[in-house]
Amino acid sequence: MKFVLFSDLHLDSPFQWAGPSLGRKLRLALRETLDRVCRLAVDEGADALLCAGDLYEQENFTPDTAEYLRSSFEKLTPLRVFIAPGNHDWYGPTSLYREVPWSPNVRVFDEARLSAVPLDGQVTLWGAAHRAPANTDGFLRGFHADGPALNVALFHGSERGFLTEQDEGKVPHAAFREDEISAAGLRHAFVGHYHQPRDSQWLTYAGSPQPLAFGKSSGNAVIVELTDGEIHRTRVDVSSVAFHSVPLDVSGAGSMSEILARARDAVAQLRGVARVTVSGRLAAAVDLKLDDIRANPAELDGLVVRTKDLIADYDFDALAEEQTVRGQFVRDVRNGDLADDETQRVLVLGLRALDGRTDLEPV
Ligand SMILES: [Mn+2]
Repeated sequence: MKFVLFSDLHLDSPFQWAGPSLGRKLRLALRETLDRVCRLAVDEGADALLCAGDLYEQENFTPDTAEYLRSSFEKLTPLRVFIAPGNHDWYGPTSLYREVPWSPNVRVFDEARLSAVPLDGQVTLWGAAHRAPANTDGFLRGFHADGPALNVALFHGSERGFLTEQDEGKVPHAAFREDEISAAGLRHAFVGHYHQPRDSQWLTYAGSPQPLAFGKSSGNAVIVELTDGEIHRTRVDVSSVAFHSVPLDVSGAGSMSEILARARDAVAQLRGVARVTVSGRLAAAVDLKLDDIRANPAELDGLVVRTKDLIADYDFDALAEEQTVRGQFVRDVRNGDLADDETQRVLVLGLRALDGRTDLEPV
């Protein structure tokens, strides 16, 4: 028995951080990733494609996505498709899953408890759905799979021991413990929700196959082979857009042209999307405009530019000697009763404002 497993694709994710144009590209890229998952299942001759939830986002999905999913899965016939809805694609009254006239090869689990699908006389697949966007109980509580078949489960939930390794703020929907899997008579659980991949003896988190933001964890599609009760997994990269985090230190640059040259070098060889983080000591004479960097995306589909730990490099002692408005400003702020870091912030903001600059929020 061979499966291809994936989860947490989040079709129609709004990508608010990316803006409308790049956001649309990234939403199309999520579909390209699903196309790759489907091709992988066909090429591998899999018996079934398993989705462990968060296939799309209930709050954001469009009729276009509904038809895209219907036709994508219909084309896989006779390959079977099993979907266990998660907290984002929860099975509710207005669910995409209810609206779509699925082809006979597709089975969407729609109950809040695990129900059985015998696959080939030897393996039974148990699946369940989130029926609400929150407060779903763990599916293994009070559950036991009986019978001689080898029992495996497909659901969306939070293994408690793994929660601490997730991105901050991850909500433990449908929580369970790993040792509940074997106690429930299951050989293995295929699980979604965590975007970071994990393979253990008892469970597999595929992870999100395409990153949803910079610095976020991502996983893969997983080819799963079940032979004589043994499980063998192969992870395959199906992402369609690479995410690059690019540091750009502006220390020592004398002009905006020099910074632009550094930025061009940093992204020249990259494909996909990049986030350039501008940091370092910015010389006082430099007229930093982040839009100038954004305007040179080279071969990238998208370029995001931000500042972090950027320090405007003023010589406050020299400025304080000046018999100018600027000098008076520096003396007044320094003689005030602000904390040191606040003094620095007010000085930099004030000096740049006096220079007529509004583009920089210094740290
Ligand atoms: Mn989830």
